[in-house]
Amino acid sequence: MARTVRQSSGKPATIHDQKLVRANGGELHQIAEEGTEVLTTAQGGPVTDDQNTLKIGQRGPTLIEDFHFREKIFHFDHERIPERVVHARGYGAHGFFETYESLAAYTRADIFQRAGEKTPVFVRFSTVAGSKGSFDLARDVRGFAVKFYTKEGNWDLVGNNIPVFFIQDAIKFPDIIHSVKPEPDRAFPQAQSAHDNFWDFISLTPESMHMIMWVMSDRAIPRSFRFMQGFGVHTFRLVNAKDESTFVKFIWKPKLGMQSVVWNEAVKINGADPDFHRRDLWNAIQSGDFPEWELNLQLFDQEFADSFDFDVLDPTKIIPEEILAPVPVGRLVLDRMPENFFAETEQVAFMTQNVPPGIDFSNDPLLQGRNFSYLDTQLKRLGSPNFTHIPINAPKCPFAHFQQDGHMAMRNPVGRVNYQPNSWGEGPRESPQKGFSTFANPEEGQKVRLRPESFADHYSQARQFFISQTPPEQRHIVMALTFELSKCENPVIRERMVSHLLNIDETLGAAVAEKLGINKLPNPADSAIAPRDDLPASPALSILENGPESFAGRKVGVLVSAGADAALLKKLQAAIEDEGAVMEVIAPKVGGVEAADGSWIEGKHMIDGGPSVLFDAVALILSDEGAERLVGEAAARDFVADAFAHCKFIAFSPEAVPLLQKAGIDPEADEGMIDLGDQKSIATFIQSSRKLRLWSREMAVKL
Ligand code: HDE
Repeated sequence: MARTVRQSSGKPATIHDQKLVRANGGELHQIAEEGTEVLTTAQGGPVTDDQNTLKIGQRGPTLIEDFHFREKIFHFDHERIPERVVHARGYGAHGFFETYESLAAYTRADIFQRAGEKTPVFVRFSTVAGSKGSFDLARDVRGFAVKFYTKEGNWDLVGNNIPVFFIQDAIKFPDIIHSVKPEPDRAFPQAQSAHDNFWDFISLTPESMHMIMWVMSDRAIPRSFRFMQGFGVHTFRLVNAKDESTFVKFIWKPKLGMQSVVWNEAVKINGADPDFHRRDLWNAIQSGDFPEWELNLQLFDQEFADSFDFDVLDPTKIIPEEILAPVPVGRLVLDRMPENFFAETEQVAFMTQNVPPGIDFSNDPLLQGRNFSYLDTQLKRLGSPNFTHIPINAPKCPFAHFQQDGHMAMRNPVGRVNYQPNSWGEGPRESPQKGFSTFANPEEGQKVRLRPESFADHYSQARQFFISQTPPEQRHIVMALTFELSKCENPVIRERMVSHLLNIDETLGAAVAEKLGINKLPNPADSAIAPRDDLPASPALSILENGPESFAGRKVGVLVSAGADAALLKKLQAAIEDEGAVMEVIAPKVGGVEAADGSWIEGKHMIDGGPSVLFDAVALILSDEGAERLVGEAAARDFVADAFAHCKFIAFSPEAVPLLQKAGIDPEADEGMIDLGDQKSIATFIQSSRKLRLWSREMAVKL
């Protein structure tokens, strides 16, 4: 029987004025009229009453023969499946990948054979440490998992927004994850690395130092999924039709450039809108502003790999883009939200071992371990080996095999033959030509449990990352480390971390020690091999060096009051929209305000519900009386004070000056304060906002 098709456009469904029928007990019933769908049980039985259980007499007891009640509650009791053990909180979208040019010289993978080829994809972004219901702006790595439904089966590129990882060997994964999750006796803190267990483990694990630089940088507090890079992390192989292998690293670059928030902002966003990243993706896609990334490849051979003193199999290392330029090979566009979050985003099962012919693994020990874990975890989470029968996980190409039965089998074999070889002339056959064949890399050696010597350098690239950051970004790393370590109750852990930081960069170690109140610097940590200090800065590693050229895709919050200048607001809106950005109005009441000319300005938020942390830049269009009233409201003062402290560009009508002053802001403080009284000021505001933040203000506000 047909199920009600839910509205999926994202626009509010039309609300009908419902006729409800009152029954004996006074409760309201919504009765199916002629031609409307009848409510049924899961077995298809029509339901008479969905408000009352079956009872003896009006006041009970309830009867166990009430099969409708029992089925409804039984199903409800089993609605939850285990959340992902890591990356529990995530958000997904559908889209496509378009190949630019044939890569046949490097790979036989069908997805890369033809220019203009479009492959459907499903992408899930996530945080790592928090549970499913945690907030979006945790300081954390972000997952960036892409499932390509290729014509040769699913290819899952299960990456992160950071190109390195904490550990070098998969056997340490449960330890690093246990350490970052809530501590087992007290069950807190949630979605945070700022606690003893995490820093205890990290400070005893020098191989994590490069990753620590990344997770303490602004990369770990992205403005939205749309403004972050993605990385396959490991070295993979491409294999062509002649069985020649090329090493490859995968990099996603966002079309809108990179952007992050500041920590003080992140903390406040988590309170104001815990779904900040979800909402951003939802809004962008529903409004037709489809997020886009370019896939880049770093391609190299063994000889090139041998030219480094680190190992390309070590997942704590990168190959700087200045040494090996990434080549753009296609674009990823996200253009459709799932119709049902559970069915798609929650049930999607990414697996590193899903590779099509022409893409292969390297011996990176982390990747090898992941190839076991991802299949294993799906059985636990989805509960059946038939998880590929769920539409989001099923390939979109023809497939045929002899697997059968098991829980929830939805695709069952027809006919007599369920084995191979068979002489009935039925069923699929192997294909040496089309099938996946592993690259025949010669391997030999003794069975050992050893970390390769080539994995021994833990500090040189950490230092390279640090020196590649601009001064504001370096300051943010110092502040992040100070914040996190100040949450560690045990001073031994703080000092141990400082001893590692001194190996990375002396000024970094000393700055953090000073801010933690450690008066006597500890000795630098023992290192397996001497850290290099001659690796040159790599500008590609900085977010600020690689910001956007326009303000497109960003959001301006405009605070208005009754009596505001509607014409000015319209002009501002037109300029914002011309730039490809979005404007939202914040008003004392969500219903809006009457402008000076008698027109009505609709509100999107009331002041408490629309703090400035939700916007990339803000404007104030107030009347004299409006400003006077807002001066007395803490939320209005916070709106401007936060925008200023977070180094945002602020445009204001002259009437707003008293509000600025009351919040302690000099309207002429710097070039980030733009008076809308001037004719050209709207253009100046838009142009300035392209820089996203006025970082030179940061030292003055001492956030
Ligand atoms: Fe994962 N990881 N991981 N991971 N990972 C999972 O698989 C694991 C690692 C990543 O949106 C789990 O289906 C091990 C690196 C993403 O559904 C699990 C190791 C990178 C996602 C698992 C790693 C990742 C996961 C949990 C060390 C970046 C979310 C649920 C050897 C390249 C995918 C699941 C989604 C999820 C294991 C390390 C990325 C338990 C054992 C490195 C984006 O199988």
